[in-house]
Amino acid sequence: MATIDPSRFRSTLLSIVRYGFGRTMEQATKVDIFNSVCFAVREHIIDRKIETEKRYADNDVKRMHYISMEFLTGPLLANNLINLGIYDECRTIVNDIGLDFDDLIEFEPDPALGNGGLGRLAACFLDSLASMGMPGFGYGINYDYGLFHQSIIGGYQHERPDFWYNKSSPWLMRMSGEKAMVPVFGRIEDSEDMVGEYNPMWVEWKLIVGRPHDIAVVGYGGKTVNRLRLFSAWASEDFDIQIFNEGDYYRALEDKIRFENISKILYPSDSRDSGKELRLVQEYFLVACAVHDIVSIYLNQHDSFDMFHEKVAIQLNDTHPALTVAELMRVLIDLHFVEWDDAWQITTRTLGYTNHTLMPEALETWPMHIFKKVIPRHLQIIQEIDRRFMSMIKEKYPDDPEKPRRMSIVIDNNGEKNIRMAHLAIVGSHSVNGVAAIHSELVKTRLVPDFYDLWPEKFNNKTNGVTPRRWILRANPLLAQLVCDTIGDGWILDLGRLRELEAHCKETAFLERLLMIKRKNKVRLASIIKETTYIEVDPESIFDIHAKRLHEYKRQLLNAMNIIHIYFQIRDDNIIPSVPRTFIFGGKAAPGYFMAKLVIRFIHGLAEIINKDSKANEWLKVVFIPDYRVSLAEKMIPGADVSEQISTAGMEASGTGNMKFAMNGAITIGTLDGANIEIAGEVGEENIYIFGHKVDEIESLRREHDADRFLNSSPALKRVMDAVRSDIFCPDEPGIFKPLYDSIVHGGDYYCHMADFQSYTDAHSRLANDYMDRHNWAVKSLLNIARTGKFSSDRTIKEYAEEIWKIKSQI
Ligand code: 26W
Repeated sequence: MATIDPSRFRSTLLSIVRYGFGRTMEQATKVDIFNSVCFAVREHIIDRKIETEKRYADNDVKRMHYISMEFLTGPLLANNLINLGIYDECRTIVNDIGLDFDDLIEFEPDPALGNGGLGRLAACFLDSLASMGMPGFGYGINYDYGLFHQSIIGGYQHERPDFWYNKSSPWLMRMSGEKAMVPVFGRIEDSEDMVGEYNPMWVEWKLIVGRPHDIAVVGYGGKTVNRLRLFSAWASEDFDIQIFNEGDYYRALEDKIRFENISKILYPSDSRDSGKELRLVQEYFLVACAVHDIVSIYLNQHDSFDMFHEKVAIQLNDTHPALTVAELMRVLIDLHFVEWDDAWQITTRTLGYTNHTLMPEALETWPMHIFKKVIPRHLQIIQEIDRRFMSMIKEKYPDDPEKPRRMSIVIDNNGEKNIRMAHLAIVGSHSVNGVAAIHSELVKTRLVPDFYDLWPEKFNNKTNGVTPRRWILRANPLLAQLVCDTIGDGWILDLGRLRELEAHCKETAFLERLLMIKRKNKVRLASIIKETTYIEVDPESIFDIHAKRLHEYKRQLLNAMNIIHIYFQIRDDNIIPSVPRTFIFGGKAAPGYFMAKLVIRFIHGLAEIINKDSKANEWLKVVFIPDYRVSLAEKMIPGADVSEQISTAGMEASGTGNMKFAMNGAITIGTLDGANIEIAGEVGEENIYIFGHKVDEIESLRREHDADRFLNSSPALKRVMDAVRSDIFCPDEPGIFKPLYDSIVHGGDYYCHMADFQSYTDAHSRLANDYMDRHNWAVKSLLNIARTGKFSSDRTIKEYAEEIWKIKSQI
């Protein structure tokens, strides 16, 4: 581990404040100070970055490139210091100068370049790659505006822009001189020949410039520093010189601005394909910049493409970068004159594709006319890939005339042709994986069974994981200290070793310490709740947390239904609960997702009534903490007693929040869905509350759905649903919650709120009873911590590295 020379660090810091920002220490603003501290830390990082790069180049190592439209890194200062091993030293030095280190750490804004699970997974993967010394790099977009900030006004979500770029992140290094030139638009000149001189048939394209910005990714121990490269879009310098020359200055500038919009904003939906042209241009822009960079790095050390797949692996984070298939083909064929068959071999051997969702509305398809307008040459290549693929399918399955229609990349939907990105990704990759065991099975059996039948060997599972550096060391220093005191620090890079904690599950003193830590984390969370919502909550109550994007399938509404049930038991049935409970929510709704936004309003409706009801409020509180984001998750998760993971079975691909909560000692209440199943398998059924219908029961449930049967057979459910429909929770806005009632009672209850209600409320009462036995609860909590080592992203990355990427640790 590194150390820092205090006097050198101090003088570097002072001189950055003075010569970098033009201020004395007394004049410097908080932003100046924060940036200066980061710049001083950067010195330590850059030396190692250069050293790492040299090591990779000297050994001509195989590299893996992770292409993703989202990287949700969260604040970086604390994690970089922890991974460099200089957190405490730096804290002392900064405090000695008279600054407040903890305050500076809290001051850092979240780079919110992602929506949720998919982007956060990418960030955990980069941490694991660097921590294990593997040559793995991220490619993404440097959005000017990240995911919106959420504020709550009158119970409704409001979105505010996140202009994070304005704060000019000290972690972002503009790499001048390494730009990528990206052709776009134009048309295809008729040509028989697929191969030829430089772009002979793609003509009249315009050029976008991709400017790279690097964020250093510091591995734990500080030996390896990889990079995340984010591209900003610029119009090329001689942009439309002709139009300028023609004197139409205004139109030329307008076009320039239009191009520079490409990297302006992150699309804020994590569940619905927008189908917007700008989104396609973004996806293409990312892919073209990344491929350009990857090929240049390779050609620096090689003069033919013979070794390409032995030196380069590319992983596609969902279908968003699936155009890589066509772009790599184009670069090989049009720019480097590789023959089609060779180019195809290289492409498929290089690419791997990860699927993150089964939801039909999230699967990307693009109308062909948009492709034709934006990337006509890629359309031509995709059509040729499809033509060859279809002739293979027809030959292989002569007796199944439906196969081609089911499997083609281009599909004719009543006259409109569409490109199915998942099919493009599968055909163009040698590996297709899901993100949890059940999900990978569903990919094979339900999503694309024809492809599984054709290429069973391509399909595999890589259960997600999360980095213990951020999610334990950084987020829960008290727990980290207890673990280190007990079993040493080997667990940080080998999370399976947490099992050694099991030996202490009978020691009262140890369990007391564990409970004390949980209590402190709850007190910290309670004060955040007070600051952000003005609601006072009792750290003695059960902190039951449901934190994730708002979505009908994630069933925040089911949670709300149970809260109403408990409320009525107290208010109307005079049933005193065994223990007070605080139900805490966090999460953003996509701005255009009406139902999700209504659920936020509904939760606030419950909070408004319940928290003020003196008969109930000493037993029950409801809180919605606004603006859920990585830095907030770091404080919420360690303060949880109970983790809500209650998606409709078969709909949550994996979940990663579920893992973070469990390894911080929260007990899961959850369905047999995604990685919950594997969590249950690890922690044991006495240490998790599983409820609800299983995936193979859901289909028949939906078919046989009969709302009246549910309502008539359960007075408790009927009472809750009547309340949803009534205006009890919205006295000032009558009728607003009717759509929630209708979707469940009249809309077929696609997400099975009614069908799972009874077993959910039952699980909650078991849990509340169990919580009273503090000793036993502490054992459960400890066993969750001790047995969730499997869910380190280090394990996940090792599996990808060995089975798909064939890359090796270089330390
Ligand atoms: C095109 C619109 C769009 C954007 C993003 C559709 C779908 C997405 C993502 C695939 C949604 C996502 O974040 N999926 C989540 O991925 C996590 C990491 O694998 C899983 O843990 C979550 O279960 C899954 O919902």
